[in-house]
Amino acid sequence: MMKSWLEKRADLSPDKVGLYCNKNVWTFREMEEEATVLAEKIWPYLKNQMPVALLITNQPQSVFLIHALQKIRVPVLMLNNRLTYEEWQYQLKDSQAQLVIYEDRFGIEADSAVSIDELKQSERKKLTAFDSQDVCSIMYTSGTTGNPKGVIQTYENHFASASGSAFNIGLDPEDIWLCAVPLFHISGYSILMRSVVYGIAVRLYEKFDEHEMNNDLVNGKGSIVSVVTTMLQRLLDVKSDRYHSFFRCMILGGGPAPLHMVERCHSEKIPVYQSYGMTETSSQFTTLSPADASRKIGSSGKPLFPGEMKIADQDGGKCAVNEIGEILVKGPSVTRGYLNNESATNEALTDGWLKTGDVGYLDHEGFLYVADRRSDLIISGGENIYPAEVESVLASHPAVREAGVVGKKDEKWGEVPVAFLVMADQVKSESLEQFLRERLAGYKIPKLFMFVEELPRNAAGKLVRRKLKKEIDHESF
Ligand code: S0N
Ligand code: AMP
Ligand code: MG
Ligand code: MG
Ligand code: MG
Repeated sequence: MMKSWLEKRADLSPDKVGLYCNKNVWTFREMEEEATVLAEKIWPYLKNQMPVALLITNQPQSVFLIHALQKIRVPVLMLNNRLTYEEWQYQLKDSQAQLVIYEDRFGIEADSAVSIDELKQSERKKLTAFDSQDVCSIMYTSGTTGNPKGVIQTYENHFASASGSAFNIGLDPEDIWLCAVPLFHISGYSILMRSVVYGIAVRLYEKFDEHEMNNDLVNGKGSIVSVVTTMLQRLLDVKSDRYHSFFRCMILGGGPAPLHMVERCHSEKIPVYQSYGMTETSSQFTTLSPADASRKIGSSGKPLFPGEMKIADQDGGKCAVNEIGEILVKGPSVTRGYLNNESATNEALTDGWLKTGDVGYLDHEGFLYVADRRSDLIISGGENIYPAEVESVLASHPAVREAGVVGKKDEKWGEVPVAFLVMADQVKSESLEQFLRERLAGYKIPKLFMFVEELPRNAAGKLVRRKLKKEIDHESF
């Protein structure tokens, strides 16, 4: 039986602080004890090696649960807690999850579901041998046309990602990594993995609050922080003072960063590391160091060790320097594929090279510039929205004949979805919104509905979202 990474870490540095949250502190030994108790309570619920789903918020308890499930070495499906019941159901079914462990506030009704409160009441049973699983976590992301797909993340993927990051930004045993990003995204989950691999503490926030984080950065409560653009903007809006000298690295990821924001950070000496990464690469894949930042404005950096990147043209040939094409990635942090979905896996992966669907170029020194997002993907506050998914829910409304969804620039979220609708019957926006609320996560609901006579289509009858986007970019609201 292999030791879990937390157990190994607790062997190495038992008395070191591994977790801060609010006023509470846990050493690695204490975390290991918490995780052991939970593992011994979860274990009796399991029947096989199928995934266990977790529906949690950012709480210390969730950290212990994640480590408990790693102890049992069962794959864990991390559910995005902003989704609706229907959206969770899809992932549970698709992944063939055997059990859902949920925070009571979510009240999941399923045969094989247990609330954390219930779990705590149940009996402990000593962990015995189990089949060692190399799949650690599963996170769903959507395809351009089809349904959400479960990205497989192995222990090897997480280890490679954690080491690649450390080789780049360096490692200080006193580091404290601030985590206000969700644990169910790789942005948050990867912080937990780095913590046990490096032996450094995480300061966990139950909720992102720019004032609280600003105070912590000013007062030296953290040395590294992971943020998406929306969070960084909110931090800049309330910045009161110089950040403490202990603070050395702000990893900015999850989407593009506006140039003015990056420039402001440089002028205020905020150590921003712009990165490019995705669920499929187990977090940042390329990162731009502040040292290179001013001469490489707009770049997302170079691949972390030992990752490789290339740009491919439409026929799969390699693009020249500065030539735009599809971004392909290869390396030990790259997923081996999508859960229970061989065709999607085969389509995305060839000889270990993953097609990201994103478009960009490499300059003569190998720095990446992302030119365009994965086809049609809208990113709002670090959450992905696939137009096809929103369109199909819209079109299922009896009064809607056709729908087209595109992203519109937004000060707060970066981008928000806007819907163009061809109606069969009249209906109020509010009633449409209500219909959507029951079926889609809040951030996916269009902020604006445009009623039109027809949608732009090409000769084959395919929706041309590009034209809708043009219309939206030219309008002012
Ligand atoms: C930006 C956040 C913090 C906003 O959440 P907040 O302020 O807590 O909102 P709530 O109080 O929960 O809700 C209030 C209303 O706002 C709506 N809302 C919330 N979030 C969004 C959103 N994103 N878009 C649109 N609307 C939103 C709510 O719905 C609510 O409205 P009503 O009441 O009408 O329902 C929050 O969104 C957040 O935490 N975002 C970050 C998500 C994230 O981490 N994404 C990254 C995913 N990508 C990756 O993980 C790969 C890259 C990566 O690994 C990485 C990324 C970043 C940094 C480092 C790395 C790395 O490589 O390590
Ligand atoms: P997710 O898997 O949810 O993290 O989404 C990853 C996607 O975010 C990528 O495929 C890109 O489309 C987008 N993205 C991440 N980093 C950047 C970046 N630096 N610039 C532009 N888009 C990015
Ligand atoms: Mg808020
Ligand atoms: Mg996503
Ligand atoms: Mg309809």
